[in-house]
Amino acid sequence: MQIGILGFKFTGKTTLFNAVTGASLPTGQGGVEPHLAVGRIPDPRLERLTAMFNPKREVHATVEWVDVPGFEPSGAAGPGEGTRFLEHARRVDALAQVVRCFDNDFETPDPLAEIESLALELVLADLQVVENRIDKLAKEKQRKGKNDQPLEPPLMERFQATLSDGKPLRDLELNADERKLTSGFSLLTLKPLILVLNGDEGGVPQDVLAAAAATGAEVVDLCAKVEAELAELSPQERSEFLADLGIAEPAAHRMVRSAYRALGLHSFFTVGEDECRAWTLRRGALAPEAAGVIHSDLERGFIRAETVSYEDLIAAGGLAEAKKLNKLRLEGKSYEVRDGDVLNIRFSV
Ligand SMILES: Nc1nc2c(ncn2[C@@H]2O[C@H](COP(=O)(O)OP(=O)(O)O)[C@@H](O)[C@H]2O)c(=O)[nH]1
Ligand SMILES: [Mg+2]
Repeated sequence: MQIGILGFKFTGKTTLFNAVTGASLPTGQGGVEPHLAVGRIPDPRLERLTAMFNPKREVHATVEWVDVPGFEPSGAAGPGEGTRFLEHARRVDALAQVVRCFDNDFETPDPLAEIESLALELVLADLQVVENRIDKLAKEKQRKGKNDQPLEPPLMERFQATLSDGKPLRDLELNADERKLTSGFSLLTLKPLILVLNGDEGGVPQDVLAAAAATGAEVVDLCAKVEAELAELSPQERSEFLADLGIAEPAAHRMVRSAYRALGLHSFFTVGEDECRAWTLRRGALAPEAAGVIHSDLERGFIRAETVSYEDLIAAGGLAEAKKLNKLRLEGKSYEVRDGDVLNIRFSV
Protein backbone atom coordinates (compact mmCIF):
# COMPACT_ATOMS: atom_id res chain seq x y z
CA MET A 1 0.00 0.00 0.00
CA GLN A 2 1.31 3.42 -0.95
CA ILE A 3 0.25 6.83 0.25
CA GLY A 4 1.27 9.82 -1.85
CA ILE A 5 2.13 13.09 -0.13
CA LEU A 6 0.97 15.80 -2.52
CA GLY A 7 0.59 19.53 -2.60
CA PHE A 8 2.05 22.78 -3.83
CA LYS A 9 5.77 23.50 -3.60
CA PHE A 10 7.08 24.60 -0.20
CA THR A 11 4.05 23.43 1.75
CA GLY A 12 6.12 21.05 3.89
CA LYS A 13 5.70 17.79 1.97
CA THR A 14 9.28 16.65 2.33
CA THR A 15 9.32 17.78 5.97
CA LEU A 16 6.26 15.61 6.60
CA PHE A 17 7.76 12.72 4.62
CA ASN A 18 10.81 12.89 6.90
CA ALA A 19 8.55 12.91 9.96
CA VAL A 20 6.59 9.81 8.96
CA THR A 21 9.41 7.72 7.51
CA GLY A 22 12.40 8.82 9.60
CA ALA A 23 14.19 9.89 6.41
CA SER A 24 16.34 12.99 6.48
CA LEU A 25 15.91 14.45 3.03
CA PRO A 26 16.88 18.09 2.59
CA THR A 27 13.89 20.43 2.80
CA GLY A 28 13.22 23.87 1.40
CA GLN A 29 14.41 22.85 -2.05
CA GLY A 30 11.15 22.09 -3.83
CA GLY A 31 12.68 18.90 -5.26
CA VAL A 32 11.42 17.39 -8.50
CA GLU A 33 12.18 13.71 -7.89
CA PRO A 34 9.72 11.49 -6.08
CA HIS A 35 11.04 9.79 -2.95
CA LEU A 36 9.80 6.55 -1.53
CA ALA A 37 10.26 5.12 1.97
CA VAL A 38 8.56 2.78 4.38
CA GLY A 39 7.00 4.18 7.54
CA ARG A 40 5.66 2.43 10.60
CA ILE A 41 2.05 2.62 11.66
CA PRO A 42 2.46 3.96 15.17
CA ASP A 43 0.31 1.92 17.52
CA PRO A 44 0.35 2.43 21.29
CA ARG A 45 -1.45 -0.92 21.63
CA LEU A 46 1.56 -2.75 20.21
CA GLU A 47 3.77 -1.06 22.78
CA ARG A 48 1.53 -2.27 25.60
CA LEU A 49 1.55 -5.81 24.23
CA THR A 50 5.33 -5.66 24.04
CA ALA A 51 5.44 -4.56 27.66
CA MET A 52 3.23 -7.55 28.54
CA PHE A 53 5.15 -10.24 26.63
CA ASN A 54 8.64 -8.80 26.70
CA PRO A 55 9.51 -10.38 23.32
CA LYS A 56 12.84 -10.34 21.49
CA ARG A 57 11.32 -8.32 18.67
CA GLU A 58 8.59 -5.75 18.25
CA VAL A 59 7.40 -5.34 14.66
CA HIS A 60 5.07 -2.58 13.52
CA ALA A 61 2.74 -2.65 10.54
CA THR A 62 4.02 -0.42 7.75
CA VAL A 63 2.92 1.51 4.69
CA GLU A 64 4.93 3.09 1.90
CA TRP A 65 5.05 6.85 1.55
CA VAL A 66 5.79 8.70 -1.65
CA ASP A 67 7.00 12.29 -1.54
CA VAL A 68 5.45 13.42 -4.81
CA PRO A 69 7.09 16.34 -6.68
CA GLY A 70 5.27 19.62 -6.05
CA PHE A 71 2.07 20.43 -7.83
CA GLU A 72 2.14 23.57 -9.95
CA PRO A 73 -1.11 24.96 -11.22
CA SER A 74 -0.97 24.70 -14.99
CA GLY A 75 -1.13 28.45 -15.55
CA ALA A 76 -0.71 29.51 -19.17
CA ALA A 77 -1.44 26.09 -20.62
CA GLY A 78 -4.83 26.10 -18.90
CA PRO A 79 -6.03 23.88 -16.10
CA GLY A 80 -6.05 20.13 -16.64
CA GLU A 81 -2.73 20.05 -18.49
CA GLY A 82 -1.00 16.80 -17.71
CA THR A 83 1.83 17.36 -15.27
CA ARG A 84 4.51 15.06 -13.95
CA PHE A 85 2.77 15.42 -10.68
CA LEU A 86 -0.31 13.58 -11.93
CA GLU A 87 1.70 10.61 -13.17
CA HIS A 88 2.97 9.98 -9.67
CA ALA A 89 -0.37 10.63 -8.03
CA ARG A 90 -2.01 7.98 -10.24
CA ARG A 91 0.28 5.25 -8.93
CA VAL A 92 -0.51 5.55 -5.22
CA ASP A 93 -3.43 4.08 -3.27
CA ALA A 94 -4.31 7.13 -1.20
CA LEU A 95 -3.58 10.84 -1.28
CA ALA A 96 -2.43 13.03 1.58
CA GLN A 97 -2.47 16.68 0.52
CA VAL A 98 -0.22 18.95 2.55
CA VAL A 99 -1.69 22.44 2.75
CA ARG A 100 0.43 25.37 3.83
CA CYS A 101 -1.09 27.30 6.71
CA PHE A 102 2.19 28.80 7.98
CA ASP A 103 3.70 32.05 6.80
CA ASN A 104 6.88 31.89 4.78
CA ASP A 105 9.03 34.75 3.58
CA PHE A 106 7.51 35.24 0.19
CA GLU A 107 3.79 34.44 0.22
CA THR A 108 0.96 34.60 2.73
CA PRO A 109 -0.77 31.27 3.04
CA ASP A 110 -4.03 30.66 1.23
CA PRO A 111 -4.98 27.17 2.36
CA LEU A 112 -8.47 27.11 0.90
CA ALA A 113 -7.23 28.18 -2.52
CA GLU A 114 -4.64 25.37 -2.38
CA ILE A 115 -7.28 22.81 -1.47
CA GLU A 116 -9.65 23.96 -4.22
CA SER A 117 -7.01 24.29 -6.85
CA LEU A 118 -5.60 20.81 -6.36
CA ALA A 119 -9.08 19.29 -6.11
CA LEU A 120 -9.97 20.92 -9.43
CA GLU A 121 -6.81 19.59 -11.06
CA LEU A 122 -7.69 16.06 -9.98
CA VAL A 123 -11.28 16.41 -11.18
CA LEU A 124 -10.13 17.67 -14.58
CA ALA A 125 -7.57 14.90 -14.94
CA ASP A 126 -10.26 12.30 -14.20
CA LEU A 127 -12.71 13.98 -16.56
CA GLN A 128 -10.18 13.59 -19.35
CA VAL A 129 -9.74 9.88 -18.60
CA VAL A 130 -13.51 9.33 -18.42
CA GLU A 131 -14.23 11.22 -21.64
CA ASN A 132 -11.55 9.29 -23.50
CA ARG A 133 -13.15 6.12 -22.25
CA ILE A 134 -16.61 7.25 -23.36
CA ASP A 135 -15.22 7.88 -26.87
CA LYS A 136 -13.65 4.42 -26.96
CA LEU A 137 -16.87 2.78 -25.80
CA ALA A 138 -18.86 4.61 -28.49
CA LYS A 139 -16.43 3.38 -31.14
CA GLU A 140 -16.59 -0.15 -29.80
CA LYS A 141 -20.38 -0.05 -29.99
CA GLN A 142 -20.30 1.22 -33.57
CA ARG A 143 -17.94 -1.55 -34.59
CA LYS A 144 -19.53 -4.48 -32.76
CA GLY A 145 -23.12 -3.34 -32.36
CA LYS A 146 -22.78 -3.54 -28.56
CA ASN A 147 -20.35 -3.01 -25.72
CA ASP A 148 -18.41 -5.92 -24.24
CA GLN A 149 -19.19 -4.62 -20.80
CA PRO A 150 -22.73 -3.21 -20.81
CA LEU A 151 -22.37 -1.79 -17.27
CA GLU A 152 -19.57 0.49 -18.31
CA PRO A 153 -21.19 3.16 -20.53
CA PRO A 154 -23.84 4.19 -17.96
CA LEU A 155 -21.19 4.21 -15.22
CA MET A 156 -18.85 6.40 -17.25
CA GLU A 157 -21.69 8.78 -17.98
CA ARG A 158 -22.45 9.01 -14.28
CA PHE A 159 -18.77 9.75 -13.67
CA GLN A 160 -18.76 12.37 -16.38
CA ALA A 161 -21.79 14.12 -14.89
CA THR A 162 -20.27 14.17 -11.40
CA LEU A 163 -16.90 15.41 -12.59
CA SER A 164 -18.44 18.04 -14.88
CA ASP A 165 -20.15 19.30 -11.76
CA GLY A 166 -16.69 19.79 -10.25
CA LYS A 167 -17.21 16.96 -7.75
CA PRO A 168 -14.87 14.07 -6.89
CA LEU A 169 -15.93 10.49 -7.57
CA ARG A 170 -15.14 9.20 -4.10
CA ASP A 171 -18.53 10.21 -2.71
CA LEU A 172 -20.49 8.17 -5.28
CA GLU A 173 -22.05 4.95 -4.11
CA LEU A 174 -20.54 2.15 -6.18
CA ASN A 175 -21.36 -1.52 -6.01
CA ALA A 176 -18.70 -4.22 -6.14
CA ASP A 177 -19.04 -4.75 -9.91
CA GLU A 178 -18.70 -1.06 -10.59
CA ARG A 179 -15.63 -0.80 -8.37
CA LYS A 180 -14.05 -3.65 -10.22
CA LEU A 181 -14.76 -2.01 -13.57
CA THR A 182 -13.08 1.21 -12.50
CA SER A 183 -10.07 -0.30 -10.78
CA GLY A 184 -7.95 -0.28 -13.93
CA PHE A 185 -8.37 3.43 -14.64
CA SER A 186 -6.43 4.83 -11.66
CA LEU A 187 -9.00 7.57 -11.21
CA LEU A 188 -7.56 10.14 -8.85
CA THR A 189 -10.77 11.36 -7.24
CA LEU A 190 -11.74 7.79 -6.34
CA LYS A 191 -8.69 7.49 -4.12
CA PRO A 192 -9.12 8.27 -0.44
CA LEU A 193 -7.95 11.79 0.38
CA ILE A 194 -6.79 13.28 3.63
CA LEU A 195 -5.99 16.96 4.07
CA VAL A 196 -2.96 17.69 6.21
CA LEU A 197 -3.17 21.29 7.38
CA ASN A 198 0.39 22.27 8.06
CA GLY A 199 0.50 25.15 10.49
CA ASP A 200 2.95 26.89 12.73
CA GLU A 201 3.59 25.91 16.32
CA GLY A 202 0.57 28.10 17.19
CA GLY A 203 -1.79 25.78 15.29
CA VAL A 204 -4.20 26.17 12.40
CA PRO A 205 -6.97 28.83 12.53
CA GLN A 206 -10.41 27.49 13.41
CA ASP A 207 -12.08 28.82 10.25
CA VAL A 208 -9.53 27.03 8.06
CA LEU A 209 -10.10 23.78 9.97
CA ALA A 210 -13.85 24.13 9.56
CA ALA A 211 -13.66 24.95 5.86
CA ALA A 212 -11.35 21.99 5.21
CA ALA A 213 -13.67 19.65 7.09
CA ALA A 214 -16.60 20.95 5.03
CA THR A 215 -15.02 19.46 1.89
CA GLY A 216 -15.86 16.03 3.31
CA ALA A 217 -12.22 14.91 3.35
CA GLU A 218 -10.55 13.61 6.47
CA VAL A 219 -8.61 16.50 8.07
CA VAL A 220 -5.53 16.44 10.29
CA ASP A 221 -3.68 19.52 11.52
CA LEU A 222 -0.07 19.54 12.63
CA CYS A 223 3.20 21.40 12.39
CA ALA A 224 5.40 19.31 10.11
CA LYS A 225 8.56 21.06 11.26
CA VAL A 226 7.97 20.11 14.88
CA GLU A 227 6.94 16.59 13.83
CA ALA A 228 10.15 16.12 11.86
CA GLU A 229 12.17 17.26 14.88
CA LEU A 230 10.22 14.89 17.14
CA ALA A 231 10.94 12.01 14.79
CA GLU A 232 14.66 12.57 15.26
CA LEU A 233 14.50 12.16 19.05
CA SER A 234 14.96 8.84 20.82
CA PRO A 235 11.67 7.33 22.08
CA GLN A 236 12.70 8.26 25.63
CA GLU A 237 13.46 11.89 24.77
CA ARG A 238 10.29 12.10 22.72
CA SER A 239 7.98 10.95 25.52
CA GLU A 240 9.63 13.38 27.94
CA PHE A 241 9.22 16.21 25.47
CA LEU A 242 5.56 15.36 24.82
CA ALA A 243 4.83 14.91 28.52
CA ASP A 244 6.18 18.44 29.11
CA LEU A 245 3.73 19.74 26.54
CA GLY A 246 0.93 17.61 27.96
CA ILE A 247 0.48 15.77 24.64
CA ALA A 248 -0.08 12.02 24.45
CA GLU A 249 1.57 11.38 21.09
CA PRO A 250 2.96 13.21 18.08
CA ALA A 251 0.36 14.65 15.71
CA ALA A 252 2.07 12.85 12.84
CA HIS A 253 1.00 9.57 14.45
CA ARG A 254 -2.63 10.66 14.25
CA MET A 255 -2.08 11.62 10.64
CA VAL A 256 -0.60 8.24 9.76
CA ARG A 257 -3.48 6.40 11.39
CA SER A 258 -6.04 8.58 9.58
CA ALA A 259 -4.41 7.71 6.29
CA TYR A 260 -4.35 4.04 7.23
CA ARG A 261 -8.06 4.13 8.08
CA ALA A 262 -8.84 6.05 4.91
CA LEU A 263 -7.19 3.22 2.99
CA GLY A 264 -9.68 0.81 4.52
CA LEU A 265 -7.00 -0.93 6.59
CA HIS A 266 -6.69 -1.96 10.19
CA SER A 267 -4.35 -4.10 12.29
CA PHE A 268 -4.42 -7.37 14.11
CA PHE A 269 -1.68 -8.64 16.41
CA THR A 270 0.31 -11.75 17.04
CA VAL A 271 2.06 -12.08 20.39
CA GLY A 272 4.65 -14.30 22.01
CA GLU A 273 8.08 -14.46 23.58
CA ASP A 274 9.84 -14.18 20.25
CA GLU A 275 7.85 -11.43 18.67
CA CYS A 276 4.94 -9.07 19.18
CA ARG A 277 3.75 -7.86 15.84
CA ALA A 278 1.07 -5.73 14.21
CA TRP A 279 -0.14 -6.90 10.79
CA THR A 280 -2.05 -4.94 8.20
CA LEU A 281 -5.42 -6.26 7.11
CA ARG A 282 -8.14 -5.06 4.76
CA ARG A 283 -11.18 -4.07 6.81
CA GLY A 284 -13.87 -6.71 6.35
CA ALA A 285 -11.38 -9.53 5.74
CA LEU A 286 -12.10 -12.94 7.29
CA ALA A 287 -9.80 -14.99 9.53
CA PRO A 288 -8.20 -17.11 6.73
CA GLU A 289 -7.17 -13.94 4.88
CA ALA A 290 -5.56 -12.66 8.07
CA ALA A 291 -3.74 -15.98 8.36
CA GLY A 292 -2.55 -15.49 4.78
CA VAL A 293 -1.06 -12.13 5.64
CA ILE A 294 1.27 -13.95 8.02
CA HIS A 295 2.08 -16.82 5.67
CA SER A 296 0.32 -18.50 2.75
CA ASP A 297 0.65 -21.89 4.51
CA LEU A 298 -1.42 -20.58 7.38
CA GLU A 299 -4.21 -19.63 5.00
CA ARG A 300 -4.04 -22.90 3.06
CA GLY A 301 -4.07 -25.04 6.17
CA PHE A 302 -6.28 -22.78 8.27
CA ILE A 303 -8.23 -24.61 10.97
CA ARG A 304 -9.16 -22.06 13.63
CA ALA A 305 -8.06 -18.71 14.97
CA GLU A 306 -7.64 -18.43 18.71
CA THR A 307 -8.84 -14.89 19.21
CA VAL A 308 -8.92 -12.38 22.01
CA SER A 309 -9.61 -8.68 21.65
CA TYR A 310 -6.81 -6.33 22.60
CA GLU A 311 -8.96 -4.76 25.34
CA ASP A 312 -9.84 -8.13 26.89
CA LEU A 313 -6.23 -9.25 26.85
CA ILE A 314 -5.03 -6.08 28.54
CA ALA A 315 -7.85 -6.22 31.09
CA ALA A 316 -7.07 -9.88 31.87
CA GLY A 317 -3.33 -9.26 32.14
CA GLY A 318 -2.16 -12.21 30.04
CA LEU A 319 -3.23 -15.02 27.69
CA ALA A 320 -3.66 -17.64 30.43
CA GLU A 321 -5.75 -15.22 32.48
CA ALA A 322 -7.85 -14.30 29.43
CA LYS A 323 -8.48 -17.99 28.85
CA LYS A 324 -9.61 -18.49 32.46
CA LEU A 325 -12.02 -15.61 32.02
CA ASN A 326 -13.39 -17.23 28.84
CA LYS A 327 -12.21 -14.31 26.73
CA LEU A 328 -10.23 -16.53 24.37
CA ARG A 329 -12.49 -17.56 21.51
CA LEU A 330 -12.01 -20.18 18.82
CA GLU A 331 -13.09 -18.58 15.57
CA GLY A 332 -13.62 -20.34 12.23
CA LYS A 333 -13.29 -19.49 8.55
CA SER A 334 -16.21 -17.09 8.43
CA TYR A 335 -15.01 -14.90 11.30
CA GLU A 336 -14.52 -11.25 10.35
CA VAL A 337 -11.36 -10.07 12.07
CA ARG A 338 -11.76 -6.88 14.10
CA ASP A 339 -9.29 -4.09 14.63
CA GLY A 340 -6.98 -4.99 17.50
CA ASP A 341 -7.75 -8.71 17.59
CA VAL A 342 -4.90 -10.80 18.92
CA LEU A 343 -4.76 -13.99 16.85
CA ASN A 344 -3.07 -17.34 17.10
CA ILE A 345 -3.70 -19.33 13.95
CA ARG A 346 -4.10 -23.09 14.24
CA PHE A 347 -3.31 -24.74 10.95
CA SER A 348 -2.19 -27.96 9.36
CA VAL A 349 -0.51 -28.41 5.97
N1 LIG B 1 7.02 27.47 9.91
C1 LIG B 1 6.93 26.28 9.36
N2 LIG B 1 7.75 25.98 8.34
C2 LIG B 1 7.65 24.77 7.78
C3 LIG B 1 6.73 23.80 8.23
N3 LIG B 1 6.87 22.69 7.46
C4 LIG B 1 7.83 22.98 6.57
N4 LIG B 1 8.32 24.22 6.76
C5 LIG B 1 9.38 24.90 6.00
O1 LIG B 1 8.93 25.17 4.70
C6 LIG B 1 9.96 24.99 3.74
C7 LIG B 1 9.56 23.99 2.67
O2 LIG B 1 9.45 22.71 3.24
P1 LIG B 1 9.56 21.40 2.36
O3 LIG B 1 9.23 20.24 3.27
O4 LIG B 1 10.82 21.32 1.62
O5 LIG B 1 8.34 21.66 1.35
P2 LIG B 1 7.97 20.88 -0.01
O6 LIG B 1 8.47 21.73 -1.13
O7 LIG B 1 6.48 20.85 0.02
O8 LIG B 1 8.57 19.52 0.04
C8 LIG B 1 11.19 24.53 4.53
O9 LIG B 1 12.00 25.64 4.78
C9 LIG B 1 10.58 24.00 5.82
O10 LIG B 1 11.47 24.09 6.90
C10 LIG B 1 5.90 24.13 9.35
O11 LIG B 1 5.11 23.32 9.83
N5 LIG B 1 6.03 25.38 9.86
MG1 LIG C 1 9.82 18.58 -1.29
